[in-house]
Amino acid sequence: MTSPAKRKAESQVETTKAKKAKLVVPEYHTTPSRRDEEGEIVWPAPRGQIERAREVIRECAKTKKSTLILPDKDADGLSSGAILHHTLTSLGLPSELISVYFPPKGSNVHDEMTRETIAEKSPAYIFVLDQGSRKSGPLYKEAHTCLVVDHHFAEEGGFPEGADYVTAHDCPPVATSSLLTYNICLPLHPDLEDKISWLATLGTHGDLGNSLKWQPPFPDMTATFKKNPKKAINDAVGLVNAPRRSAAYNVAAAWDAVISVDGPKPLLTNAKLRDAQFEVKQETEKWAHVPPKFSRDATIAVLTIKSAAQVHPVIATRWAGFLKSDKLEIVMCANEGYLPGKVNFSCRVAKHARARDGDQKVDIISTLESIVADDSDLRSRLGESFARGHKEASGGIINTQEWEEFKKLMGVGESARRKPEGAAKEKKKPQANTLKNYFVKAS
Ligand SMILES: [Mn+2]
Repeated sequence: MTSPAKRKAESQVETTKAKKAKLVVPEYHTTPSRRDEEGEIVWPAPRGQIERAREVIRECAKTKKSTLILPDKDADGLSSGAILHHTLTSLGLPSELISVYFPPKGSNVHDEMTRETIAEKSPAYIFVLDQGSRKSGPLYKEAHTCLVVDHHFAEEGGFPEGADYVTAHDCPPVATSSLLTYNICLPLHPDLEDKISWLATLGTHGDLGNSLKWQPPFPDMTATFKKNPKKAINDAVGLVNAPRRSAAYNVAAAWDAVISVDGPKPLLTNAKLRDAQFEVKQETEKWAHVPPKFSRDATIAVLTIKSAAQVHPVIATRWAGFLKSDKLEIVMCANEGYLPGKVNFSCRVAKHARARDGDQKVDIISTLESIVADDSDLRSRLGESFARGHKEASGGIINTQEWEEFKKLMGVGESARRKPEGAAKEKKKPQANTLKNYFVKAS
């Protein structure tokens, strides 16, 4: 996915100096659940989907044929992949029969390139984990069984043709892919508890943040955290997420690390992970202070950077946490240096707009779509990789030309805060006094 979910489950109690009313964002686990006809909570996914997923996994292990796992590249995706890998081998599938594939930088599982790779490997079973869901033709033309495990927004029938799927997206509080995979796999073999529980916490903290309360409907992970302290899990999240953000995009190194250990501790000293993390930290610092520009209506803040590293999501998340303005809804970081000729962008909901409810709730995907709703030509040129991901954390990859047009439609730099014409030609530098007005003093 171009924009992995990073919907932090932090409890946000904040006070401003002006003694405004306290803003309390409810704990993630308290989101009301869906219930079936008997009043039973449906979580983390519809029961029929979970049972079908178990059936496919059992059948795959028994059939002992070539199996391909396509996990997403972040902590949640890699953990989902490792959970499934451990499950299949515990059930007797020889590891030689399992291959794992990561599309190179700039491509994704929905690309033609991935289809060619799949065809070369000619798998009997394909597992697509945490990749985001989109409607497409079959991933592979020959006879095969495909299972999609996901938690991203999916349009009606938004899965590859012929694939079975299990998705957490419609069962709030939306579980991570790793937690869903854990829930599916855990009952399949008695050895799994030890092997996969820590991975479920690794992936879940990766997507939902460190402060998630493991309260119902989330499973009780007390024993897991006793054995694998939260600090180690959380530090491991940062390390595992580093290679896919580095310029070299060495996702395989993160996978090799995660699949070869039985807990988070050895990850903390892994040299490849630490080097990648160092590089990404340097790059983030380098770009973390570019001043934002605002859309015409001041609802979107845009930060423009130029980095070969995938630091745009981190920078968007950071600024979303401290930009302060009543009108502001979305913080967008656009990276003009990640891929040649392309702009990769990430959007996050501004902290102050996160508590909105009902009609007022910020939906990034629909906001982005509404900006181009009247320009069908531009919309079609923006392509399928525009406005992907979650309502709360979306993004895309678009060509530079379309980015310029999209920026014009947003009216970036045309907000009321714009400097007068005369000053427009000056080299734009952040004005300390103006900028300060957007910051919330850390409490
Ligand atoms: Mn995920």
